[in-house]
Amino acid sequence: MNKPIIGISSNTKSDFDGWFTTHVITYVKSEAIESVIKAGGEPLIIPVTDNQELIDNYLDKIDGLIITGGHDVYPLLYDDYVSNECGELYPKTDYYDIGLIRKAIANKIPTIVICRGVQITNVAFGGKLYQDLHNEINTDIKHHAPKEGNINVHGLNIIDEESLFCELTGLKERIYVNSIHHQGIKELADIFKPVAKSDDGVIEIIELKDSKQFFVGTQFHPEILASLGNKPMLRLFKGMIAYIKGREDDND
Ligand SMILES: [Mn+2]
Repeated sequence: MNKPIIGISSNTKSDFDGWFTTHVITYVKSEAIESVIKAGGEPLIIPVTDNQELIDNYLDKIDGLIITGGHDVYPLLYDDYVSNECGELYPKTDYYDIGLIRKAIANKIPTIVICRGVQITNVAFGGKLYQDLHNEINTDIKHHAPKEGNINVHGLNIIDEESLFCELTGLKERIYVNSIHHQGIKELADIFKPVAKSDDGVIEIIELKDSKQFFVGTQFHPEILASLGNKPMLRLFKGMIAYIKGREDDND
């Protein structure tokens, strides 16, 4: 059997080490690619474009989707102004991600969204964000710990143990995660439910209320932990591959 093709969304950035000061670079973190390969899938990087026809063509080619992390979400997309603490913005990439996730969920494509992926997904379905957690909520947790991306820095309390995340990973009650985000969910879009929160109340895992559809969103980075050999986090990606293969068997 062919390996399931897992589309991985890309991201944009300018000024990498001063080499590309006037160019916008499209990039994907290698850990997302690594996790798909380790889980038995075939990764396909989807380039950033605001051409919905192209986005739809890519979605037709893939069996599963991962939306990865990156820059901040354009606040005007959720009826807010750009605050002082908001970071780099690439609205075109936001429209690309919104085009991907709306269609993926409508077409029931198994999907995992990570970090910014959670934030843009929430906005795509009408939710709102904190532009900077440390400025807007009273927390001492270092949610933005990029230099510690390879290690766990804070705990999560699972509030829904019937969730897909718990079923796939075998994790429950309290878990520990890495954290490389300074934005977060302020108002969760109606179609989602919170699955886990950190001790300061930040929503860290979301799933669809309709649990028959494969969708997991994590504010932390399971792909980094999985690529380092964390077995429960790798089971999240293996679970998506197994789900896709099971669905193909049903169609035989
Ligand atoms: Mn966090």
